[in-house]
Amino acid sequence: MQAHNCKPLDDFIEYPPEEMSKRAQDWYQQIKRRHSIRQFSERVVPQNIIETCIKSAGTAPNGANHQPWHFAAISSPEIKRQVREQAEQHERRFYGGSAGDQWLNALKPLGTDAQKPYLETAPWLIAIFSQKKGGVEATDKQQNYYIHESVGIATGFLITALHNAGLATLTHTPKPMSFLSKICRRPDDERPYMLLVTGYPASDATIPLHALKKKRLEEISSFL
Ligand code: IYR
Repeated sequence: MQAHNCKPLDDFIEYPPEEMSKRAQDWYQQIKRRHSIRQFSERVVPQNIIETCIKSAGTAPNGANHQPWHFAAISSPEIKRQVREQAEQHERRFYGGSAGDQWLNALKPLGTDAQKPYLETAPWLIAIFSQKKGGVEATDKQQNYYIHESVGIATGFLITALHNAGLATLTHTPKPMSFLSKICRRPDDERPYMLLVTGYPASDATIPLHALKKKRLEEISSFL
């Protein structure tokens, strides 16, 4: 590693092993309370909370530090209505057969269907876009690298930041999603990656039991 153009790492915090172990446990207890929900309250969430969570997402590791993402945060009732209308149109085709039996059968235990009222009920929809071209400056138009990995990690950071702030989320991926580019007025070299719904859960919000079946540590890991 070349030493030029670097500064000392001065914000790393080392914890004693016992504290590290406790922090790891505490974090697991926090994050295991994150659930995708589909019933949102209309309660308003201030924009500054969403802004700070997007700033957290923007710290994600990514290819060549080009930060190949854009977050379009929608609270306008009219734009949310348009998103719902278009998403439901695509979902009706999806559930009407275009998904294929295998996919539809895999979704049965979740109980989802083409109706997406939460796209209007929730106070915020965050449309996440990936950028094919960019650079470390927002105006750059160089090639971007590891775009999906980068935007995927940033989306994970965003979900985690929102959960930590005390908000519920739903990752929504209508198929196809290209209508989001138009609604959000995004340029041609960006692709919609995911729609994140966020806000307070409705008082009667539920979690599908299917979603609670988490694989055990031994099933998801190996130690060599
Ligand atoms: N986009 C559809 C279908 C859907 C697909 C998967 I994979 C899910 O985990 C959940 C839903 C919908 O939102 O209903």
